[in-house]
Amino acid sequence: MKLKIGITCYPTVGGSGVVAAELGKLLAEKGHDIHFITTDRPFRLNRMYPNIYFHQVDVNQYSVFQHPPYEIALANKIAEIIKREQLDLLHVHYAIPHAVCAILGKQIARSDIKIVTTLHGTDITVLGHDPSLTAAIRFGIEESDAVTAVSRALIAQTMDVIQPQKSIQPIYNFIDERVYRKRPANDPLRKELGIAEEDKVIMHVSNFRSVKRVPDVVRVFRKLREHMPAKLLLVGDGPEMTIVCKLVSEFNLEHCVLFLGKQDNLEELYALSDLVLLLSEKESFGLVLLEAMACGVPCIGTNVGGIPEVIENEKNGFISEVGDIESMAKQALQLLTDDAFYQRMSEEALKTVETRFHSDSIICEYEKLYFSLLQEQ
Ligand code: GMT
Repeated sequence: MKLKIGITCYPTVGGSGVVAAELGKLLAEKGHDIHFITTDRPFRLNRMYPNIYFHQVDVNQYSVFQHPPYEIALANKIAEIIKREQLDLLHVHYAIPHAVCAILGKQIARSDIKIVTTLHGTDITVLGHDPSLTAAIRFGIEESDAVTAVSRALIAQTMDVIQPQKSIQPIYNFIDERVYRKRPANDPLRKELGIAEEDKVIMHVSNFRSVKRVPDVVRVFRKLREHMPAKLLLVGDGPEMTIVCKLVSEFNLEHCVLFLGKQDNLEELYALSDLVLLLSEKESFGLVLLEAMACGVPCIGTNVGGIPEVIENEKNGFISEVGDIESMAKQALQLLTDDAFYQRMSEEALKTVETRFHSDSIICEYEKLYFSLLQEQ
């Protein structure tokens, strides 16, 4: 049975937007009709799909209102699309604002449509601690027909911080294996970036928010550089960029740190890389870990949130405590100086993505959930 599914997410660059867009794409490839109800076209939808539709939410600024009414405009658009497209189901990403908007949209449409909400992290680990938002987050969770979270750690945190009367199902993130796969390094690109043959390449990708602890990435890299020629690729941009740039110049590392800004074709950069660092203090999953591992690149991550559900310490990568630069540098050194060990870790990383996070099985889990809700009706 083919479904008509409405998807709402923040369509901009960021893990939740990527996962929502990829989910829509793969569901469409299985024949479902997908209706994105978002402010912009999700950025990963870069080709024409006959059964993917984009309904733009326009948010106007009125001089009498202090803030643009995004949530109301979204709920209004959701109501319109539920009725006009005869949707079977809504799948929204984030408890606030999107689950709450979906509930309001459903009421405006006077519909009994089922709502699935996926929690990605920031709505719980950051906003969940703001008492002015807790009740709304709990409402969004409890009034959804089904709630999923991208890791078991996020479920535990949600239960702890929000205490909803609702069971939450873990459904892990996934990547498109056709894009993220082991491929030969692009030598001309390596040259263009000024990476010498003997250089080891370390990479970090994030939105440079303080939770990502990008300065720790630079500190680990500085220690590693004492032992081997290496380049650090910093991909992304965000509020901590100025601090990171300052630290790089303070350590006299300008000649070996490449600030690449926001990039679309990360797979080409993973293909050049030997190691990925994700040293966050909060991380409900860490999609970049999966992307890197699918390209055969081992990772070092911190012992927080969902990271240890992706990285098995000393098997497919390394886990360190937040801020433990010494241990991270030691792990990186061990990995990058022992070829046989590196090879084993790289193969385990590939195997992990194939066996535990394969898109086929994750998409099936979502479909199973959708059909089980629709059977309840
Ligand atoms: O990491 C971010 O700051 C972006 C954020 C988002 O909403 O896109 O990412 C969250 O969702 C991703 C997809 O599920 C997860 O891989 C990230 O771990 C999670 N970020 C945090 O928990 C900080």
